[in-house]
Amino acid sequence: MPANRDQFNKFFDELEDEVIAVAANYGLPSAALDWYRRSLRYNSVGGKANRGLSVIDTYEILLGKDLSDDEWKKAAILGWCIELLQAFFLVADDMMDQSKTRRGQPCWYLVSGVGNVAINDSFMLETAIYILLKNHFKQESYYVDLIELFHEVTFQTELGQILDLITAPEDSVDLSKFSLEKHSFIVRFKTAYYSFYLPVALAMYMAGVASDENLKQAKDILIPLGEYFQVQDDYLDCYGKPEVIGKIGTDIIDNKCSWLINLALKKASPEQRAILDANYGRKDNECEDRVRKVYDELSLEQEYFNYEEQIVAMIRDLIKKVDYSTGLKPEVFEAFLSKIYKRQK
Ligand code: GPP
Ligand code: MG
Ligand code: MG
Ligand code: MG
Repeated sequence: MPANRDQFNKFFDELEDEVIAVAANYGLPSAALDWYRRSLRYNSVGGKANRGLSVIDTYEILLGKDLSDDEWKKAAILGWCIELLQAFFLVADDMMDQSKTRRGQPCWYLVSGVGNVAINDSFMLETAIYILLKNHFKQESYYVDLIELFHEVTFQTELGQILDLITAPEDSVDLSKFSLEKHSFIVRFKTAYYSFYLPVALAMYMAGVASDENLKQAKDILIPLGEYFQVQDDYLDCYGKPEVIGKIGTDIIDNKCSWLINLALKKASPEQRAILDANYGRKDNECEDRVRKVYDELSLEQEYFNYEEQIVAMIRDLIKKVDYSTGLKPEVFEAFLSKIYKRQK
């Protein structure tokens, strides 16, 4: 049975108390303890928690049985560690991107009285990960592996972020900086490692099947899968129905290094290229319409459908090669793929 979101969310209360208790032990005054608690709650809870929940689901598939209470709890702790990692990234990213809202509420740095304190808050969301790991996994043989994995994935995400920031600054448009190769690096590093590889790798360590070969095989499937997920996101930003995806796409106006613009740049005639240069990333709906018109001339929607069939066939081939005798199971990857194949939102 897929992990229960309400149960997972409720479990956060315990972990929050635990992290606060560590700070309290240092004698931190209560006003600061309250601040930390508010930041933990505001930034970690309230999202879809898909990454956290997928640790539990993957662990259950790998063990091949219902989880005991203790097993569920351990997987849920690692699930919350990913949610804290994501909270750390998003608090900082929203400041870098000068975003206004996140998960339907104001970004943390815009909450009254927070401002630049959010920089320290983002660090403290990250540190909470290592407090929880120490409290619950220090006695495990794979404790150092977990710490190294979180550090490596954090670094990988930062590499994706820096390339993203310098390739597509919101205020200066230069399409010559874009390419499909850079797009691939950005999305693999900024999203796929922490969103797709990390939950599975964590479950593999707990299940005792995290050999180097198995981790490599998981990575070779999950990184392309994560890239496909982001290409879908870019496609839906332009071609998804706002009433279905729940937001109005802004990638063209925001100068995003999206899969669509990169494909357009590759296919465009000199005339079409001039239209893209003059209209991409401008805060103007007529400019946006001109870019969309070039996309339509270049049949980008059909290109996307072709891409989807091709990448899914490649991923299915890789999944077929997963051999039960290694302790890994193809069902782990099929579960991820079936959740995103042809998604409309
Ligand atoms: C969100 O990407 C950014 C990340 C997940 C990584 C941030 C990494 C750091 C090291 C801070 P985005 O800005 O493209 O997406 P959104 O629209 O959700 O802000
Ligand atoms: Mg952002
Ligand atoms: Mg960003
Ligand atoms: Mg998007």
